[in-house]
Parts: sequence; structure tokens; C-alpha cells
Amino acid sequence: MSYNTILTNVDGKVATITLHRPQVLNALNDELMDELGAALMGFDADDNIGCIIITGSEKAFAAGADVAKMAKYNFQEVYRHDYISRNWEQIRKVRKPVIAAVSGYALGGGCELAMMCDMIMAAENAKFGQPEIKLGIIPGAGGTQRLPRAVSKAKAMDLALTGRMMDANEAERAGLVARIFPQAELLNEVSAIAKGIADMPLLTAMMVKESINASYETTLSEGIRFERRLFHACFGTNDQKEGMAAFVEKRPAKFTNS
Ligand code: DAK
Repeated sequence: MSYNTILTNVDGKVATITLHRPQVLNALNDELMDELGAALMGFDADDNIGCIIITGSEKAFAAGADVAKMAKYNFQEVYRHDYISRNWEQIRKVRKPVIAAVSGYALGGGCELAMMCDMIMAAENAKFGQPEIKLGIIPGAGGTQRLPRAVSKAKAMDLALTGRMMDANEAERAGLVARIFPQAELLNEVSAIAKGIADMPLLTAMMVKESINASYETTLSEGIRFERRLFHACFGTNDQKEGMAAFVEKRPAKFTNS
């Protein structure tokens, strides 16, 4: 499949999607979000893929939604057509692990897209922010909801009300970023992490993702009940039998994703 605004690459069981609108720092427009959604759905459905990486360029993961496009919209249009909700939500349907590998700017919708992934790995030059207030809008793709859950109310208010950027170290300290790597090594390092995840039993990885994501939507006791049910379900998989037999027999496990 060929795309205009993204590049895709498959290496073993790892699929990498590179946002590719270099002339506008990967500003996110309708076409890009449609293509990203299509690629994600395709890799999620592909039994040969175990983990997906979304990345951008050295200078920008994505500098936000395309402001030049947005500038012309009015309330009637965005409300009537439910502006960009349609294609921005696709990533939430992906059941396999998705890693954001962020180098450079992840601003506005770019930061929100990174936060929709299951974890963010950052290069030392990464910069995160929700500068929408400077444009007269509020974050519109989950920034006011996911950011406080990731970094605390105080820091989310600080970022969204001042529009300032936070660097990779601050983002890691605050809990937004899982790990930081030198810029030149980011993709290699994240690919190795993704390969490790893709080599895990897929159904179990999907259950881990589903269960952790459920913790954002439920009470503690309901979340633990949900976790317990999935934990019990693990014992119905061949990979639980294989994983534990391999441990007991002191040999590497051969998972079959079944
Ligand atoms: N949109 C369109 N073009 C952009 C862009 C953007 N977000 N960001 C950068 N560009 C373009 C610049 O206009 C410039 O184009 P030319 O002048 O070369 O034609 C080119 O990319 C290079 O940018 P700069 O010359 O500005 O590069 P600098 O290194 O000087 O500065 C910068 C980099 C990232 C600090 C600066 O470009 C910047 O401040 N960019 C805008 C950042 C921003 O405000 N982002 C938030 C946008 S609002 C929703 C979903 C999403 C959203 C809302 C709703 N729903 C699902 C409902 C999201 C909203 C947003 O993201």
C-alpha cells in the first residue's frame, strides 16, 4: 500500500509508521490521519505483526494539527461535521502495543497523538507541549484529559495555560515519557524494545494493554476484577502452558500466539 503523508516499514514482527510531511514539521491534516488510521488498522489485523512504532523526523514528531487548514474553519462547520473526530480516534481501536518514538517537537495534536500510544520513548531533543491556547483554542484531541492523568493536574495546567514546551528530561520526570535515548540512537533502541515486545506471546501482550488501559476508565475494585478475569483467561492459552513449561525445563519458550 502506498501513502502520501506517511512511510511504512516492516522489520520482522515490528511495523514502523513514519509521519512524513517534512515541509510543515509533520503537521497533522485529514489525509495524514486517514492514512495513519488505515496503516494502523492494517498492521493490527496482520498476524505477522506484534508491535507498532509511530515516529516522525529528527526535528518533529508532529508540530500539531495543521493550523493553516484549521484557521479557515467556523463553529458551524466543525460542529456539524464533528471536526476531525472521525479519523483521530482510529488509534484507540488498535489492540496491539503501539510505541511513540518522539524526536523533536510533539506539540498540540502531536503531543496528543503521542499520548494516545501505549508509551512514549523520547530522544534527548524531544519537546512536548499543548500550545493551543496561543491560537485561541483548547486542546481538542484528549490533551486536557490524558495529560493530567500522565503528569499530574499541576503540570498539565502549567503546560496548557502557558503554552510552554517541556523537554525530554522534564517529561520523563513527570511520567509522560518512559525512557530517553540520544537522538541518533532513538529508532534503533525503540525498534529493539518493540522487537522484544513482539516476541512476547501476543494474546498476553494484548491483555496487558487492555487491562492497563482499563485502569483509566474504571474504579480500582472494578479494574482489579477485570484484571483477575483476564489473568484467569491466560490459563486457557497455549502460550501460558509453553511459557511455564519452558521455565521449568530451563529452555527458551517457543510462543505460538495461541
Ligand atoms: N500547522 C501547519 N504548519 C506548521 C505547523 C502546524 N502546526 N507547525 C509548523 N508548520 C510549518 C510552518 O508554518 C513552516 O512553514 P513555512 O513557513 O516553511 O511554509 C514550517 O512548518 C517550519 O516551521 P517553522 O519555520 O515555524 O519552524 P521553527 O523551527 O522556527 O519553529 C515550531 C518550530 C514547532 C516551534 C513552530 O513551527 C510552531 O510553533 N508551530 C506551531 C505549533 C502549534 O501551535 N501547534 C499546535 C497546533 S493546534 C482535534 C485534534 C487535534 C487538534 C485539535 C482538535 N480533534 C480531534 C477535534 C490539535 C490542534 C493543534 O495541534
